[in-house]
Amino acid sequence: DALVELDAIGAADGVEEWRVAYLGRRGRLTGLLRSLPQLEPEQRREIGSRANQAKNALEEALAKRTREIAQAALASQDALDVTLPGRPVATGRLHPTTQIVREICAAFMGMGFSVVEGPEVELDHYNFEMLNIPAGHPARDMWNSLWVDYVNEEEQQPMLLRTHTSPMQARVMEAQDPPVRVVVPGKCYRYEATDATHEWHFYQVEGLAVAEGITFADLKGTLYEFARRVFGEDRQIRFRCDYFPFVEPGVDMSISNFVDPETGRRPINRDEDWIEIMGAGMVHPRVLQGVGYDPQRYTGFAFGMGPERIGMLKYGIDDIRHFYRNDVRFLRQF
Ligand code: FA5
Repeated sequence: DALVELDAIGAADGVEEWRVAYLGRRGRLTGLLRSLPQLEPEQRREIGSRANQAKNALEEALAKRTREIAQAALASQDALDVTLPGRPVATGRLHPTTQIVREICAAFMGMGFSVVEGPEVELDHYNFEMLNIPAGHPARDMWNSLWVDYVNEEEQQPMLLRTHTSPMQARVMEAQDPPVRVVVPGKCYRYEATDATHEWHFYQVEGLAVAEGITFADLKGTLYEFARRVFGEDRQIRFRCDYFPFVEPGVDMSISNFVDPETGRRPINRDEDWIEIMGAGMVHPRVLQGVGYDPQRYTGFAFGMGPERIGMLKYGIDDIRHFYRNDVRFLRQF
């Protein structure tokens, strides 16, 4: 009976029920084996040996049926169809700002600059004073600052979210002797109303080169070469005089946004021929003096550029606010 029953079972849990019914602690065959001591010695030997044979036969049959069922289950699973198209895997990617910042840094590394980073929460001392902008100086209005509710205890100094990467100029020069050739990428913050070209949080890449005999021609040559590397040969560049207390003379640099005669479109859809991407100039002698460099002996240039604006010009992005809205439809395009 047991063997006939077992053959008819099609699933693993059915097999387990069968095992309990015959071979379990209260199973039928187990019961038979348990009752052996109550039999007459003659009968006991005879029946005992047959019961043991039956037990071996059932155990063997059980092992065989278990194997068969497992194999059948495996065989009935869907086979792998290698001709089906794969499921696309959603991969992350670098944020467009990260890509542009890396591209800018790579352009300058190719010209012998090294890359350093600095603090985002900065002392008034570095953000302003070492840059020739003492307290009460009207030029402080150029940077609408976000002050933090904290005074650095050691220095007894107010602190703020840095409004530009320029504080790193003094930090780098204090830490080393000339010659200096660095770029400093990083986040900046300003308390300002946002529009298509202004965010309250954005990036800058600062540049600083100080050594004997550096002239304004080096500044122009370096920035022309930078623009050629990032924008290619065709885009035009404009320098204009500009004022920053920590440079003399000071300039700003813009990139052309002319209408393309073939497409009738501008790189950025704004009614402007030029888009400003950076401020720059020759490091002011007082900044050099402040860090203990001899301004009679050393000269240098510095610049601070906005990578988002550069990305806008390069990729035709009309509004800077797209960068930090976290809309994947935008981010996915880079
Ligand atoms: C400065 O911040 C100076 N520290 C630059 C500098 C460095 C001058 C070294 C001389 C020597 P400015 O505020 O113009 O300057 O900002 C420089 C660039 O940062 C701008 O050209 C622009 O590309 C970017 N930028 C400034 N404000 C914003 C903003 N709110 N949103 C996005 N980009 C900005």
